[in-house]
Amino acid sequence: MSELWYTEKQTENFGITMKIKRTLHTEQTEFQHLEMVETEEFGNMLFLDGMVMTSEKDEFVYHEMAAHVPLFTHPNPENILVVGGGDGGVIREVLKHPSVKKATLVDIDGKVIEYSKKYLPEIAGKLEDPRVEVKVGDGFLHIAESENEYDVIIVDSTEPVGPAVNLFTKGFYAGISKALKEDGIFVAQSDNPWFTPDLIRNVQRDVREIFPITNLYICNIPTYPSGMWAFTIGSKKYDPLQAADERFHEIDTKYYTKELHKAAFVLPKFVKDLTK
Ligand code: PUT
Repeated sequence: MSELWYTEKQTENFGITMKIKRTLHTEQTEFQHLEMVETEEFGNMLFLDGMVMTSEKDEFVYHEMAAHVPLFTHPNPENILVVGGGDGGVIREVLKHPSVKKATLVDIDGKVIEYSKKYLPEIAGKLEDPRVEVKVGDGFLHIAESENEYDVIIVDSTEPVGPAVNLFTKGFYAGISKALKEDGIFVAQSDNPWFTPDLIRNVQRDVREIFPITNLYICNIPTYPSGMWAFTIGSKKYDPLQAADERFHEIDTKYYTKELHKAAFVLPKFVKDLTK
């Protein structure tokens, strides 16, 4: 019997390949090509435009690190916005913080939400929580229309191609600053230092011009390009490195700990150099 393998071409010359059991769903949505596949090694996986978005086996790393670093930095995160993130993983982690009263998710592609609920229930299961408002719409416009509203904004976008391209611009970060309260914090997924160093350097530069406290942290995600994934954090008041210990309270995690919160900001030199 023939075997089926799926390759994400991560650069012009390099890719990651996995053996798949079966294709669960495939569709050209209004915005992107969506594929749900069941893999031998990483469980069900979501691909958009041929790029890995999440897998059942390693999703916890990305979702915990996107949510808990900013939410443990802020002393009282009540009103949270997630831009993108239609699989629901970041929302699930955000809701583990008892201070959170409301979490709004704005994803441009309703099909991502629909098929994540169907094929990634462990990830998307909290999208039905009463504290959550799900909006299908343009995150860029939502930010542009918001003012002094959110304690924490998390940008869980795709790579900067297709619908996400304007989520990597200085204008967007300025909008985020306006949408945040006076002591607000934001985090954005920032791709990886091995294959997209210029992207990280540019995002760091742009965010630094807007937020008084700017930093970069990393984590290890086997199914993402290079395995090393970066997040940019911009904060108006609270330093993520000073906050972790005093604000920490026990929550159920598999990757994030208060020690790891600080360790994630200890960068290899070639990565640190991208933040200057
Ligand atoms: N391929 C990584 C995508 C980032 C998750 N939104």
